[in-house]
Amino acid sequence: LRRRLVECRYAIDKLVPHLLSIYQSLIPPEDEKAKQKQLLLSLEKLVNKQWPKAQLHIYGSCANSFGVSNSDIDICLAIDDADLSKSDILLKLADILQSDNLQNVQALTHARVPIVKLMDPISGISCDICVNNLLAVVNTKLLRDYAKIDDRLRQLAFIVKHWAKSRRVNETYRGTLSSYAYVLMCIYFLQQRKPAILPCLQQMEATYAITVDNTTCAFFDQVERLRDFGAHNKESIAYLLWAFFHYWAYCHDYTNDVISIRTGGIISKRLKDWTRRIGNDRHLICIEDPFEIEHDLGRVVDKFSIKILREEFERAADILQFDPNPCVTLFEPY
Ligand code: 3AT
Ligand code: MG
Repeated sequence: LRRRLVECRYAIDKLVPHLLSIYQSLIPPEDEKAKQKQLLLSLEKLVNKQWPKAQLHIYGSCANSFGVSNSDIDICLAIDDADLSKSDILLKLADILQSDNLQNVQALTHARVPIVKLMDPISGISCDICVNNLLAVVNTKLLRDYAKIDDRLRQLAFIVKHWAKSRRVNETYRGTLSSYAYVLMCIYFLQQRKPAILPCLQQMEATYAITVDNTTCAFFDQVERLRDFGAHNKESIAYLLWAFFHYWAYCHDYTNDVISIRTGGIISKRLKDWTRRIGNDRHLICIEDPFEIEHDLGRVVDKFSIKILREEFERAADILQFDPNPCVTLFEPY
């Protein structure tokens, strides 16, 4: 058996060059960042005409280092206007943007996260602007800081996101998981390796702390000092990818466990009172948000989509282990 395992690992490790070339092909080119910055500055100028003290922050995949090329940009308008409600701010913002040559400007004031959508005809970039969603700006920083510790996180998360998009299990409106949830799953997984590939930044001495909407967000952010953290672990990206899917297919205890990158471990569902269905939240796969700890990123998953998800995890693990051409089959469109 031991020999079989070694042989199997040897076969999986042979996939490394292929997986790394897929990863390379997904990384956005340098000039894309510059274009996004440019657009952010011109939007900020417009916004400041109306609200001189308001600021724009980029969050989500364009800023957390887990973004593929041509992603939309997520922008947060940080504003202190006690006279206007969030909806009014968004409507006013849509007015301002509309009168400046931006295209497809649309205020979606009734969405779960209310936003203004727009497209910049010069760069072709689309963006979503939300108001005062500063926790998302902070969780963006946490993800970006984790990515600086060990390259394997970014590689793993890019490939998992690419897989999830190809297999159509990255669609929250259809009951599967957000990109943000997949990145948290990758971080958790790398925290658990023996030896660990990632530390738990929220359990270390806080060098960064901010209070947002009554939630204190504190963690160690001097991550340049952790560049060697995972060096004792020599697992290849191919082996980790297989082990990631294998964990979610065959090892995770869906009945009892919540994964938590905040604590770097498992929390019991019972302790969080996530054992029952409350409203639409079913807690069939539990992923704790690192800051909004009463928030389960898996709550969008229902009894149909959990089955699809788990079958996709099994499919992925089995392909990496047994398929003759895994790097193609794995990403076959659903
Ligand atoms: P894509 O490349 O656009 O798929 P993304 O990282 O931009 O990936 P999302 O579009 O899912 O991810 O979300 C944008 C950001 O919004 C990511 C995270 O900072 C924040 N966010 C998303 N969902 C949640 C959530 N449920 N709770 C808290 N923050 C969230
Ligand atoms: Mg996004």
